[in-house]
Amino acid sequence: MRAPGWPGLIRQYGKYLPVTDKTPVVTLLEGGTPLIPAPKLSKWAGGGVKLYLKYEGLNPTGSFKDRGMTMAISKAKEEGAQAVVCASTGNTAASAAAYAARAGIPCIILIPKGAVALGKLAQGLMHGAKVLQVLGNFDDALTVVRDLGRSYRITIVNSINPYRIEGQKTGAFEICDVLGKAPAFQAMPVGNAGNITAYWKGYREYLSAGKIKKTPVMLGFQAAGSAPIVHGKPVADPHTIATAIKIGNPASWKSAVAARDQSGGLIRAVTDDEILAAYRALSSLEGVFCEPASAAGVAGVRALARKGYFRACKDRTIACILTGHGLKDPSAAISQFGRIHSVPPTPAAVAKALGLKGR
Ligand code: AN7
Repeated sequence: MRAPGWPGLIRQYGKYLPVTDKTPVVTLLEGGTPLIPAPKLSKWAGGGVKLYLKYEGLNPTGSFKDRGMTMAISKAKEEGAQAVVCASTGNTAASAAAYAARAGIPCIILIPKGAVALGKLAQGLMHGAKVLQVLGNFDDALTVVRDLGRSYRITIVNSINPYRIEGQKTGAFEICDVLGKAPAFQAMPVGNAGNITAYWKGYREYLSAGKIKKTPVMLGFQAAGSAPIVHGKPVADPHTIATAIKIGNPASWKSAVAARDQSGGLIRAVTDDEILAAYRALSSLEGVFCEPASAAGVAGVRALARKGYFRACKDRTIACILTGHGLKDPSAAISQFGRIHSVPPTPAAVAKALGLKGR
């Protein structure tokens, strides 16, 4: 879908966004990511589903955060911000650092120590942000950031910044533009819950604009060790291999519940084993490499299909939002699936190790 000459999402969807001619557009030409049909993965998931993969890992910094960040940083620049700050499980930090660099605005990043994937950490550092590791989890870091935003002249670019949600809603527009209608269902991971809020806003706005006749049923998935919305109470010490969504007290909790209820959807938990199985299936069946958190949506669809959730549905088209690229977290891939044999450098040894038969 990223056509030659794609102008970035602010210029593409400007009439749906709070920008004016005076807004200095800070863009890396984000958005316009492909919606990839996934027939083999659909069979793997079962239940007669027809899956499409919205490959958000193809955004400039490798995650959907770029959609929100082009808006948040453009508006920060318009308002003359002195510096921007965020707490992050990694992707927000990487994106904020890149867009702030492009805008020439200093960027401060607070990450939970030891819980951020390697690629994301490298990005924040390379783009020249001031990176601090907090001796606590993401929720602790976000609490500090909220306080800093009140006491100092710095602009928060977490998704509590409404411009982030505005930018991210364009993902919904793109899916509808490609399909010519909304999918019957949308499946996605839920962490701080900004993205489910944003997509639901996007679908509702496209409905009001007459672009679609129906909105999708929203299916959100949290990791089982980090599922506050599912359990209806904050999780003090969340844990999961999907570090991007290791969040115990989501900022956009209420609007995520509203998206769930207004769309007739659900927010459920998936185990780390289910996430890893989907992560592997995406890569090995479809050639689409996403990070573990991103696979939670596909894992959730499969779990629902096994319970017969889609049985009564005529239209089983599901858009799965693959929020981040697999290369963000090489350690997850290698530690889970990376058994490699060593061989001497001879054809005989290689043939033997591979079990090749002679001609
Ligand atoms: C790959 O970067 O919260 O529910 O600080 O990186 O909108 O929070 C990342 C979240 C899903 C969850 N998939 O989205 C951060 C951060 C990936 C992510 C989510 C995140 P939200």
